[in-house]
Amino acid sequence: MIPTITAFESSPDRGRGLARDMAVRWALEEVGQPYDVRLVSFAEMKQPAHLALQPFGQIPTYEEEGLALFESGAIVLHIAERHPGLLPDDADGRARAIAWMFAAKSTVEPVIVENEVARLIEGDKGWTAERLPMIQDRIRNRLAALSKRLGDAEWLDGEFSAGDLLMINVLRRPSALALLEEFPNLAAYVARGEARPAFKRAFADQLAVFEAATS
Ligand code: GTB
Repeated sequence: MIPTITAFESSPDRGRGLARDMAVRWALEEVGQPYDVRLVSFAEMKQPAHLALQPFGQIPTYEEEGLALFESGAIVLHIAERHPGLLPDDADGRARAIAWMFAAKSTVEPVIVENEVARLIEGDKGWTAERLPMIQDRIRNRLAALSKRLGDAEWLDGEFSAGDLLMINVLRRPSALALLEEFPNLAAYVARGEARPAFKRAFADQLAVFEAATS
């Protein structure tokens, strides 16, 4: 059975591949697994049928025979565990790649999201202007540490893995991207990820959804 994922019917990112279905699409493309996409509106995401799949009323979700999953990181891990190509064969290498997946989602992404929340949702609050430089510094600190660890390597730990996939996905968010000129090795790392044929297919597919919705 071909898995089905959910994505925005009309993405607020205007097809820039910033919504979290992008990581799932990219992972499926990397392992060569065909998939279907069910597009959902904001209203549908809050209805009982979708809430049964995603308790917080969000995309993406993932369904295959007998299994329904939510959380993009968990979905990518599931795909990586079920197919060769996104996790090393040796147990220690696998554990390290999974550590990088967690690093992307729980150490790097939160500071980036904090910046987006401050700008987009709290932008009209009197204290936002004072907070923003501190938030920026927290992103910069994370990027500096990541840049130091990556050094001249192509990927974070040996071959390209699900850890790189999630990390690059996080670094593509505008709040990180804006700082990448300070970290040329990270800018090149993101460019290497985006040059992968699987990334390009995933990007084109989500862009096609947005273009169809607006044509
Ligand atoms: N932790 C969950 C996961 O990783 O799966 C978070 C999922 C999530 O945040 N989903 C968002 C959502 O469904 C879409 S991706 N939001 C609707 C809601 O909460 O009601 C986040 C996102 C949205 C828009 C942009 N953008 O416009 O650039 C970027 C990212």
